[in-house]
Amino acid sequence: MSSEHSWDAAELRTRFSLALSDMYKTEVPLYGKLVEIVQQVDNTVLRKEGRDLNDLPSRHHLERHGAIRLGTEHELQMIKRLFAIFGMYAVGYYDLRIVGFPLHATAFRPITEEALMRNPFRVFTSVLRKDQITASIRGTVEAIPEKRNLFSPRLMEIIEHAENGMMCDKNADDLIPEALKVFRWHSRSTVPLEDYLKLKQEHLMIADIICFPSAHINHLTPRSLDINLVQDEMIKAGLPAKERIEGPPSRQCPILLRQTSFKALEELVTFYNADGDFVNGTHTARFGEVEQRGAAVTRKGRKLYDQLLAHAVQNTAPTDPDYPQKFDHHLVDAFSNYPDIWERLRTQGLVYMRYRATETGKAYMAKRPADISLCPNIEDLLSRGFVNYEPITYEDLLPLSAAGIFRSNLGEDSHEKLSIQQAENGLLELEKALGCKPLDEFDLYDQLQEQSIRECTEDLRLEKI
Ligand code: OOG
Ligand code: NI
Repeated sequence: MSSEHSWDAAELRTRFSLALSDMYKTEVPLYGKLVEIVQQVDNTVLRKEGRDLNDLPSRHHLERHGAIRLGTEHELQMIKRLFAIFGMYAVGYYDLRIVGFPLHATAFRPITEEALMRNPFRVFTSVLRKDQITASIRGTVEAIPEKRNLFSPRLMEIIEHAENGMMCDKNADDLIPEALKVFRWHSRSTVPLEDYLKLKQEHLMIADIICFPSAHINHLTPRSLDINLVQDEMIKAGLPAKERIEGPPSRQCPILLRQTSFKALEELVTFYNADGDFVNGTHTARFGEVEQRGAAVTRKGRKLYDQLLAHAVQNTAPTDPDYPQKFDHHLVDAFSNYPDIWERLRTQGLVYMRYRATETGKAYMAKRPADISLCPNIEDLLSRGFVNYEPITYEDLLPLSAAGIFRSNLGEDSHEKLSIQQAENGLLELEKALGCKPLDEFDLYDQLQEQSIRECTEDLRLEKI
């Protein structure tokens, strides 16, 4: 075996996400088409601003999020161990009961500023809640995934070795193809057609999770600079686009996340029948999605977002034939109450900011007579031009948007009224399944903001800000 060494998680994460993207392009050619549209749109946007793709941070080109759905606690724990090698940790809790799905989720993603800058790859990972399933089919739902193993013996070996802190070149090379096996699509179901249909009748997601031998990735989402343009281009190119963009309306100061998707494809699947013969059927699970990311909002900012969104939901009749347009109209209306100037968003404590010492500030402080001791606050430093700021990017997902995306992929009308109530005991259950508490996204953004202030303190040679 070649020599052992510790490894660069970000480098492996990039190798993995690129390999996954190549695989998904061959599996779902429309994904490749969508990536091309995004690149063209981004080029157009940049050209208009007199910039080009090289002017964007390198993470933008790599940036993807994917999603998988798992059947058991064991699978979730194993996925956690696999993603840890790539420097991805469980962040946040998403309860999909808001759309009546027997699922809840977390997102595995990098958490430090450096790791996010290298490659912010994230995977929305949902897991089946057996307590939310009709008792009569619970036995089937429990028995089938017990028999499958998503993780090859070689992958297990690499994971265990890595957990002892070690990785040799051979393991690093084998890790990617072995990990891809977990996420690959299989067009042959592991269950009889009759069982598939029974599970699908309860919920398409249950059939999707239980009836296949892998945890197939169901979409891989590039980030775009202008999602409105992407939506137009998708429609022009004849892609089966979702009716409306999820998330906040278009704004001067983008916040959180806006997303659109094309609907899931109907794919041929081979099942077997009671006699053990093969029979043909179809399944819809995999789709394409695009996102545009904005600023991470604080707890207060999120509360306001949730309130305004709920307002728009309440004000739109679910049965209105023009629901998508009406809803968007109410959304724009409601969000006129969300400040749309960065300085206002900052001073009202709605958005997280990354502060940086300016060259002027550094030069002034370097020349400052030693006997003058300064203990300014961040506002003093901003007003003197010694510090500037930019919004911190939102790195997570949104439960109501996820719900809209999930639902449009069921072929259901995307405008059924959402119940915004959260399940009380869901988080505890997810923690039990995961074997740890998912990290709190707000704590992470708080830390990034504080760390940036500490850096300003050092760069300006101050004792304290
Ligand atoms: C996940 C849907 C949620 C998002 O971007 O909010 C999601 C799924 O369909 O499994 O990916
Ligand atoms: Ni998504």
